[in-house]
Amino acid sequence: MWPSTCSKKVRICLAEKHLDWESRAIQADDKVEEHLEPWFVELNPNAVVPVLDHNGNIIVESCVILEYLEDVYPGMRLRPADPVARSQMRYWLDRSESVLHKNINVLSHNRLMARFLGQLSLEEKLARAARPPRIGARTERLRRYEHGVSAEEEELAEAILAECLDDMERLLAGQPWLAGEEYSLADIAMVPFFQRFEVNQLDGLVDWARRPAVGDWYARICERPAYDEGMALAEAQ
Ligand SMILES: N[C@@H](CCC(=O)N[C@@H](CS)C(=O)NCC(=O)O)C(=O)O
Repeated sequence: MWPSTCSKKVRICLAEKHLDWESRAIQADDKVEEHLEPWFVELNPNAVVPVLDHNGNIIVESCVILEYLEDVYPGMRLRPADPVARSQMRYWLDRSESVLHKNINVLSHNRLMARFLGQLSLEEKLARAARPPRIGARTERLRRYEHGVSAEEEELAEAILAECLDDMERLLAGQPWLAGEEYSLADIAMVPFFQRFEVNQLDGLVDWARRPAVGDWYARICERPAYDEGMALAEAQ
């Protein structure tokens, strides 16, 4: 799952902190779903990537991993000292998960998954839907495999994302980074989703004439060497 957006957050952070790390790529395609294998579920009962193994300590959830890395390797500071800025950082960490990830997931289904699911028989689809260990993931798979994602659901997801980007625009018109004056984990957690907007051709979300401050913020992050390294653009495409 090299192109996984949640893993990109973690890789950008590792690159910013110049940490050495070893990649363990998880295979996920139409035949194999290695993240659903018992050995992986043992590591992460949610059966999703990324997972960090640090000296045998297993850390899951991308935003939790970001804060863990900051706790253990505070050298290149990515969490503001000021409590107000820090609370702002955590607000955007939450947005990255509860708004960006949640809704890009809805919008990716028809664009990425539906084509490949169309090649499976009903039996194969039902078997695939029953695989995840969590009931929520099984139910969601089944619902999507049976009914797909409707145009209304897509419209709502895009509108929710646009609303969140409007909030970013207002904020970034008055400060350089999401948590204030310092580049932080908040920027790292949000930025990989913008590549997903581009890849999914969600033009309204990457129209910088409409949101110039967000466009400027995105360009400033793209210029950082850690962005290219973390996104691993060549490998992901
Ligand atoms: N909240 C989790 C979400 C992780 C997640 O959904 N990862 C995706 C890739 S970005 C995944 O493993 N998907 C596999 C699946 O849902 O079966 C995090 O931020 O770590």
